[in-house]
Amino acid sequence: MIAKKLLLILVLLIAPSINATAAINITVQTSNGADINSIAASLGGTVVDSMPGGAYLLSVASMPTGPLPKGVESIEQNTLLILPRFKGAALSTSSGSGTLPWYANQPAMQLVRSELARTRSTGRGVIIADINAAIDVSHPALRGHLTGGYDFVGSGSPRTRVGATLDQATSSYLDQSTASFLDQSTASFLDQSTASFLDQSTASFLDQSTASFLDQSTASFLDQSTASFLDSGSAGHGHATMVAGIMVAIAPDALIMPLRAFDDSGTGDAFQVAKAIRYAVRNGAQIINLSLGLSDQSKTVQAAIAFAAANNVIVVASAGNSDSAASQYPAVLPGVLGVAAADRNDLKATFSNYGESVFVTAPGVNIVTAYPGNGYAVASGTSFSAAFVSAEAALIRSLTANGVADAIAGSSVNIDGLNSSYAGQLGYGRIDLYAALTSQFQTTVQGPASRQTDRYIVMFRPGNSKADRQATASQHGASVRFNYDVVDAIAISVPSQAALAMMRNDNKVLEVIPDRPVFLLGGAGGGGAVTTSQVTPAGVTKVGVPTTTSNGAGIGVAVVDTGIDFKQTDLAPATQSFTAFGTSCQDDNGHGTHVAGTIAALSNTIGVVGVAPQSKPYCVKVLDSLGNGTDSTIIAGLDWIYNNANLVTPVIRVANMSFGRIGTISDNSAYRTAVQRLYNMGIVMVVAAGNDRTREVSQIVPSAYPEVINVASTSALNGTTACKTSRSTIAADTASYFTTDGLLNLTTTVGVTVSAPGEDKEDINSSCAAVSTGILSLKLGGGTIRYSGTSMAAPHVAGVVARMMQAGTSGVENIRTKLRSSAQKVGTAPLNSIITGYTFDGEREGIAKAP
Ligand SMILES: [Ca+2]
Ligand SMILES: [Ca+2]
Repeated sequence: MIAKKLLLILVLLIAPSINATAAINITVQTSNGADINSIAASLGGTVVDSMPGGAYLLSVASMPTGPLPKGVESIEQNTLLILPRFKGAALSTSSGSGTLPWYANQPAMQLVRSELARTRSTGRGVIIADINAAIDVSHPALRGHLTGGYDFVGSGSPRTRVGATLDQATSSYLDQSTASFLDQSTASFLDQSTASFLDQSTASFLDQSTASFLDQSTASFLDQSTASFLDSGSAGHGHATMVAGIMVAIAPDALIMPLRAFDDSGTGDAFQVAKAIRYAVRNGAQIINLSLGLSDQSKTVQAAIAFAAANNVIVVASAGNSDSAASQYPAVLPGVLGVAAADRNDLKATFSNYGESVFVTAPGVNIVTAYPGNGYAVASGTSFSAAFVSAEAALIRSLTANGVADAIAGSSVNIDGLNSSYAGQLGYGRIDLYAALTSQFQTTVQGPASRQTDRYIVMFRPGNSKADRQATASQHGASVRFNYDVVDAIAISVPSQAALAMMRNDNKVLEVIPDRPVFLLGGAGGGGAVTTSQVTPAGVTKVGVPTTTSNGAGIGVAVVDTGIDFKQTDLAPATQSFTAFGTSCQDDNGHGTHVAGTIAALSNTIGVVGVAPQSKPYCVKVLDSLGNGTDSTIIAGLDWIYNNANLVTPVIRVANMSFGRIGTISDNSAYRTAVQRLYNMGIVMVVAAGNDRTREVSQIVPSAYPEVINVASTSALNGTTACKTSRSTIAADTASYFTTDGLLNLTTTVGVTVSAPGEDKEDINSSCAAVSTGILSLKLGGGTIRYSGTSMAAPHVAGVVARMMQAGTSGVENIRTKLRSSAQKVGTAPLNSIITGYTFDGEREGIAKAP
């Protein structure tokens, strides 16, 4: 059992004492070309340090008062920083290292599906800068995983930190050897039971892992020259080694750039951290890990983080270990992914901060990792949670340069239900590394890493007019992005967390909701096509080719998407209706044009013919050229439909929504309310079920809403095979390899209503893998192209619904019933896939059929 190991409990607390002295250090931000020497003279100070970007550290007698000297943009006192407290236990184990540390599959890493994630990405080609204290570069778990770093503490002329001295007594453990560190803790070990410290899963993991541990030594690359500074004299300091040990286990092919900005006492300052951030950006880091907290806001650090963001560098920071909702810097800053800690059961760690500083939550309790002196330790703290997210960012960044933060957010698991006291305060939820790397996020997340921390949706109490809402926002310094009619809400951006807090505390305000990113649910599948005459796509044939009496005539269909290509002759009847971006509804992505073509491409001599060629497409642009949008842009599109559906000719009776995000039925009451209002108007919202077969529609928004018609994807045609070991093929009407599904609950009406083609077919190639041939439809810029996805299945049903309405059926539930009663192959289709991982959801709801 665990007791046979030497387990040493210790609690590391770092607390500096500040002694008042005569001089202080200030950071002076100069404007371009300013002479720092004359500025220093005018302030009566001396220059201590400098960094690129025109920031200087000056020692002065007292904080300057009065007007700023010429050439100075701002002055702030240099903030003293200390590394966060953490709790840990040293493990005495004779462990060496393989390429992957022995603790890589510990329970916390199983929880976030780290092993599965490594089948998709190992972080190759990505550099994670870790701004921390000294690291044990010779640790076997870190060998071969480090790249050249920099020592901001020991390099150059050491500057004296004037204005604060450190009480050596509280930090003495850092100066001691690992041996004495362990000796000291023996006493506390005897006083505590190991069982109470470790959760059962960690304890049993340790018991198994060390027994079967293989002593593999690897002759790995290590640049000793750049690393030599790191192992000088502070082997006892564990923080940096422990953080790096986690990142190595999750992203073994990423390289860690150790940047030492904290001395052996665990103390640094804002100027050093800012300098290290800028160094990381200039030296090629794509991710910066900040397992640290500032006691106060620092413009110098904020400017460095903005510099990182402007260079597409992801910055991750720990949310802090004070069990507090107070803002923690830098985690709370725009452009920083703040990370809270949770335990093995997804319960918020008792010590973890929560609230606005939190972007996501990650394991941070009883984490096994490397410890200086070839040792290992079990530790708890948000420092370690941040390391998980930095490593996750590296896995994604290895595959795609953009959209990293969105992928992390969109794939996280909402854990509010398990943490009701902290609902809405644990960010997007607990990370899931494998989900972050699934094809849905890989292929559709292309936009800039747009964590729009300043964007929120604000629900007002009923009775507050649009003018009231506008005035409330102005009063608190928020700017209004959308002011809705469909729901008593506005979408805002806030200049600061203080402004957000004022909005939240205003008694007119009911709720403040994060403005979450939304993803398209379809993309290129099987290339394009050039045709000289009109083609009837296989999916249109499957659901029923239009006739002279069944063609959607007189029915308006809102295409809520990336826009419509108005140069496409096949979509000539389309009108510019609404755009959440700029002034034009012109498609600049291609997704919306493809969807619109499946619904309504004219029956003529060119391109394709849609399911309902006489229906009228209305262009409602809620996603930008990269397919990026948020809940607020979606609601803005629904708001336009709400206001205009009955004013236009023909009236809008159907809306196609081929997008989604991970979420729940209750995570955005404004979005849900807007959908309910449209439902009550009799507008049929046809929604793509989702492209993640590991999820249910109940885990995707808006699919989780009972008001919508969810459409899962099937293949339209029989596939072929080139596989030599099996001659089986994938038949028409088989569940697509990517489709999300979910049994329709007839009471709640949550679930998949019907299936429809989201791809032409799935062939099996010579490697015996399935290859999708997409749905043929219209291409942005002219001609046709094939796309696959549930995005393509939904518009087939939107066209079918238009034809049902043309034939006299109205009311959303009447349509739902009709779609199900008239479906083809009910009880037979979707067929189980013979090759992919589709698991039957309990109902074969059939393939949609037009009247
Ligand atoms: Ca046509
Ligand atoms: Ca089903």
